Amino acid sequence: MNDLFENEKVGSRERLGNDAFVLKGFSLAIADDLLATVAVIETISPFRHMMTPGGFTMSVALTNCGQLGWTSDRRGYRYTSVDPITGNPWPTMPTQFLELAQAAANEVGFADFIPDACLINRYVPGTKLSLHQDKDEQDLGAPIVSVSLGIPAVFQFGGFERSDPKTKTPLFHGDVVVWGGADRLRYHGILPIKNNTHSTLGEQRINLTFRKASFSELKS
Ligand code: MD6
Ligand code: FE
Repeated sequence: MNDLFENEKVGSRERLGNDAFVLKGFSLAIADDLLATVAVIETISPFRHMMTPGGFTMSVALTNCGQLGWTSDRRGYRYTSVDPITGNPWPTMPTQFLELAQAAANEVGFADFIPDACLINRYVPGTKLSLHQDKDEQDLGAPIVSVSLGIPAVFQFGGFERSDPKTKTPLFHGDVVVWGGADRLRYHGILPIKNNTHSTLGEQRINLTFRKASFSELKS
């Protein structure tokens, strides 16, 4: 089905903006390993539905790995070094995750991307992610690398105002989106996921989003 059709595009890239690209199938070869690792991570820090500052429960379930993890509650959005559910540090970012994110960023010209946070989102049919900007990170000079696994999603990509026109791009198992530079603060979101079944993940989509959340060194 979709996967077979999309296989034709593996190895190609789609440009979403000046500094925003979809690398088709970039993580396909290691996708099974990535998913096995997510299964370990969730035994340490389980997926959970967080509350937005506005009091809504997010339809996306999420967890994190890395030195910092993205969290949300009634007090706002922020990065923490400790998982608020377990009281322990987030699971360490696996070397394989780090290397994938670095390789993808490097592929489109962002050399030396060293993420300190990996947000892991889990979607089931009907789950959506409303239009938002990623602006909780201190270093907006670093790109974001986003890995799609499992059933397909439609990625909405807009401008710098919520109401700006949006493009819609399908994302399939193995696709990697890299964006930064001039496009770093564009509004984006995921439309409600359609019913579908993936051969290894079943009725789920897992998204890994790598960020550099802190300033770790002085820039010259
Ligand atoms: C998702 N992704 O694909 C949600 N943000 O599940 C994001 O919110 C996102 O894919 C910044 C850059 C790329 C992304
Ligand atoms: Fe985002």
